[in-house]
Amino acid sequence: NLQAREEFQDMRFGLFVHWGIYSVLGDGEWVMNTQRIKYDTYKRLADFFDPEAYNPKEWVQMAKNAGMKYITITARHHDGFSMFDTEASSYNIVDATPYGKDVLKELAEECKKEGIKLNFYYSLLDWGREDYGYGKKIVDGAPVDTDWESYIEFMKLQLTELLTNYGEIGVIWFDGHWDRKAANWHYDEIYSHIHELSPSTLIANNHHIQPIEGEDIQTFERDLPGENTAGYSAGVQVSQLPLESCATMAGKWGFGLNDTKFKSTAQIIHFLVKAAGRNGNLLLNVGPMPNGKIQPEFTTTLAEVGEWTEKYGET
Ligand code: FUL
Repeated sequence: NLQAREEFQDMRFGLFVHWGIYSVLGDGEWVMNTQRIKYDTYKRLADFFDPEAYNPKEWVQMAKNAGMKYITITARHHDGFSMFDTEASSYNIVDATPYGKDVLKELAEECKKEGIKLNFYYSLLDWGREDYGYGKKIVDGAPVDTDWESYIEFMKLQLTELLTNYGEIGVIWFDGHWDRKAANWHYDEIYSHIHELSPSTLIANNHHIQPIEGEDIQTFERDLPGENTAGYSAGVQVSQLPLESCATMAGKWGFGLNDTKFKSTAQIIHFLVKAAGRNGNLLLNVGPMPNGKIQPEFTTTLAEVGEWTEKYGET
């Protein structure tokens, strides 16, 4: 997949999307954790997730106009809620929300039409599943009294779905590594599963350590490659792999009603240029609102960034 790696690196600029049932509360994607909401209570948010104004055409046009070439969306975040149709759990957008449709499918169709690459963020960490055993006693990096193998099988099943039902997927972008020891994630098994199913799909893992065998992209959260201002990349050396920095347009990744830490157009352009100067991509995040719209503070800034990329971008 050398060619896929090169193509990825040439894309330079992508849209990151954090969207889930947490968006309903407007307090970021960690709200279950930060507001100490019990999982059974949190699950009820699915009843209120009904994005009647969701229009993937608008999202894709917004990304394209900003000069972005790809979209990476949260298929499943740490809350364990699947934003896609899945046989592996009924805790998903089709079975558990009044909306009842697969938002990823709609986005995949639009991306294909418009020549935008689609990537999936996928959380390893799960705050709710029994077999994951979040908060249970850990011995040798794995929880005791849980069926950990069943959790690994669950992830493999979902990854199979994500790689077969949505056309070609550019990247599977893992996150949440820190919650278990490296050996417990069965990376060998999971990575070869992905590469066998879809040889052109690249693997990224936001684990803040040196790249592991089987990975195709090195990620830098809230930082430029080789820097550690945000504190996530201590001791991490820049590798030969394609590089990608991710950053969010406000303070949080998921929608925040009270989140006004908006980055300016100039700040974003500077970040993009500096990332490109280090031969890295920028994956820039928005957290859509529960109704499916992207807030005007973001769309306005992205339109301005687009004027710049149109004038000075390579492609
Ligand atoms: C982190 C996650 O915990 C955040 O919620 C977000 O998804 C960010 C991109 O990665 O590790």
